[in-house]
Amino acid sequence: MSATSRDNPRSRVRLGVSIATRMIAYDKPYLVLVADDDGVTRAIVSSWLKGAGYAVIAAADGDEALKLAREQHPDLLLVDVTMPGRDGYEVCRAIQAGSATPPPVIFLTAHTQTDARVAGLDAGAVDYIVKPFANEELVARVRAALRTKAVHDGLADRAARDGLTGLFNRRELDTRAGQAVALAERHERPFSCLLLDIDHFKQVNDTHGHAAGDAVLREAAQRILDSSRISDIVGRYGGEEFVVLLPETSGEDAVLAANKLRGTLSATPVTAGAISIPIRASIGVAAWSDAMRTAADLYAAADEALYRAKELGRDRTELHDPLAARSQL
Ligand code: GH3
Ligand code: MG
Ligand code: MG
Repeated sequence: MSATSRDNPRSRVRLGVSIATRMIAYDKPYLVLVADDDGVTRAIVSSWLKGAGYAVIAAADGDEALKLAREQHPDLLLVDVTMPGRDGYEVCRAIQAGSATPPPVIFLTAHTQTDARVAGLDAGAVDYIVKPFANEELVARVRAALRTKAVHDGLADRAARDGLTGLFNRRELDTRAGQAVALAERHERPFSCLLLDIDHFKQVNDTHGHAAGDAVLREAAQRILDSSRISDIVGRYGGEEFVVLLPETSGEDAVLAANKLRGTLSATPVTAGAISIPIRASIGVAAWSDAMRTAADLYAAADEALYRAKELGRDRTELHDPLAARSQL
């Protein structure tokens, strides 16, 4: 079996295309970072891991390990405790502090005393391996740590998604909107938001039942995803309302995107069993402006525009006008 085959436990496999991941299926080996100031240990551990099918990068001290970790995002780190400059404990703490979902760290240590091992685990390591160690044990511990990481990543992904549609849920949207706003502000780049609400959706439930309504929501979510760019952030805002966040996009361009999206959404009716259900949507568009302070301000502006789209007869897109809003104050 090749090291990159689909069911190889040494590979991270993300299946996908689907709404849930929005990734093209790929399958590549886990990347392990080995940090040890001893060149012989580094070379041996690296060659064992490569022999077991992992991709490996190596660092000769703590600073280099942190630099490589930041640049290449390894899935796991094997770190020597005693190194010149930053030691293994410091590397481990910096890795934990650097991300909400840090990769697991396993210590390589010559220390056999309990307090040294306790200090390692307290620094955030998931395991330690006492030198000298055997090939099989090292690889087995790496495998075990990556198994746990895969479960953890899967749980984190599920927590970020809406159960019905697989799109990002409200909480994840808020997190990502905050990050996108900060980026747009820092680099003075345009940033826009679409708030989409399906028209007369209650009638779908009333006429065809809740299960058909659910099918419409799932299909609408897929169509919204199909119509948006890979860099856009798509989520379910709640009920039959969806949000698309568009980095690097002005309000005017977001209106074009919104109209294209409405076209995709309504092009063909949704089929649920034998029933055929046409769908239409109204969209409020707002662009980030200096007057706004948080992502909530952007949502509020898009919501105002959406309200106007509904008032003006639905099945249309409205752009929030910051000047009109200010003149009403
Ligand atoms: P408008 O054109 O003004 O948006 O009218 P509407 O009927 O779409 O809006 P309204 O807010 O009155 O109704 C939204 C409906 O969406 C009511 C609610 O029962 C339904 N809904 C919310 N979440 C779900 C869901 O997860 N599944 C189903 N089937 N229906 C849902
Ligand atoms: Mg609604
Ligand atoms: Mg609606």
